[in-house]
Amino acid sequence: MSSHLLIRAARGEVVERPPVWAMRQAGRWDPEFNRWRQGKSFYEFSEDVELAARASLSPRRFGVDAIILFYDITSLPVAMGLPFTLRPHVGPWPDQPIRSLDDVRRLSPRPEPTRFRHILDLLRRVKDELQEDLPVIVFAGAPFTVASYCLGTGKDLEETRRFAESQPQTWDALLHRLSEATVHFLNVLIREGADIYQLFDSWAGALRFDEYERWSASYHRRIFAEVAEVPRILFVKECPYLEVMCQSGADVVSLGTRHDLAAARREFPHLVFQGNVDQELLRCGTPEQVAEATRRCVQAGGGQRHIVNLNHGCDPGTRVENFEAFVRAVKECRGSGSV
Ligand code: 1CP
Repeated sequence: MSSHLLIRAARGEVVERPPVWAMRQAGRWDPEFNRWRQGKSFYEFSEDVELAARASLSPRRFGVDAIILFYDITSLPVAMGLPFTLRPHVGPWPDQPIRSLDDVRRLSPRPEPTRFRHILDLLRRVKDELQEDLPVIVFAGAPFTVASYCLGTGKDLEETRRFAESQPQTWDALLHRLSEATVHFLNVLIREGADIYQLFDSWAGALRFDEYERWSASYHRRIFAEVAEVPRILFVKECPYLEVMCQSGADVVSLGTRHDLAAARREFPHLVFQGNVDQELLRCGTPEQVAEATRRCVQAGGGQRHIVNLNHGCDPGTRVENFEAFVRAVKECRGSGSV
């Protein structure tokens, strides 16, 4: 059994202080990352094991309690046979967007591990470097969010909905296939030593309740039931359906700024919560404001069954001194938690 602080907290064990990490802790906001990132396309960069390992490990210098591997939620559909290109200021874009049932059937539902060899090599490389000092987080996008990238609709929910309504069979087949591949992908990574995983359904929080149940929550439940060997984290950006998230089978539920962390801890005492410092503050605030907000967050979490994080990922405007203040504030709360 792992003895890492973050893993113990995720299992609901008593900890000396809450652990801290951030979504997109490795990325465009970090000048060091930007220096290495130059001159290669996104997928070339993330498929270069040496560079991806350097990017994954770079937030270690800030004192975070976990390392998330550097790849993307679209890396899985790439392995399934759908190449992507990162369009500047747009995001990942499929070279040939899914349009028909035949397009879905061409995607491999259980891609051979050789198709995502670079991620397995990255995991090995990062684990060797860490020597068990920190746990490794792996992740996948949930079927709804990844499907919207496979269609080329991304965050544009109206467009995604139009496709789902005009081609329900293709849409369902795509969600099913992505879910099967996700279960396979995560189980391979866990077999190879990943310590914990997070399922990102970033854009599902904008769905109506009935859509959320059909397109999102039903797949969360299936994936969490079938990938259960390590702690499971669910992230949906600012999700209005907290109760449904709490019944997904996740061990850890990520909260947004719309949620009240202390109230969630009282209402769902068997769960662990992650979050929920406002990432906007890391972009626009001062280090003092960030430290103050982080201390309030630690207090609301009560020191136990809490992983300190942001409401969403660090965005490219995040200031380095604010990220440092965020991590430092958690570590200075050491010993102040109540059981
Ligand atoms: O050129 C670059 O470096 C572009 C930025 C970038 C980065 C840093 C992309 C393209 N992907 C990544 C890596 C990445 N993506 C990680 C590992 C790094 C870490 O967390 O420290 C992770 C966990 C992701 C996950 C991811 N990709 C999500 C879910 C998290 C979230 O932010 O909600 C999503 C939605 C994506 C899609 C994506 N990939 C890249 C971009 C710019 C986007 C967003 C596009 C959009 O806004 O629609």
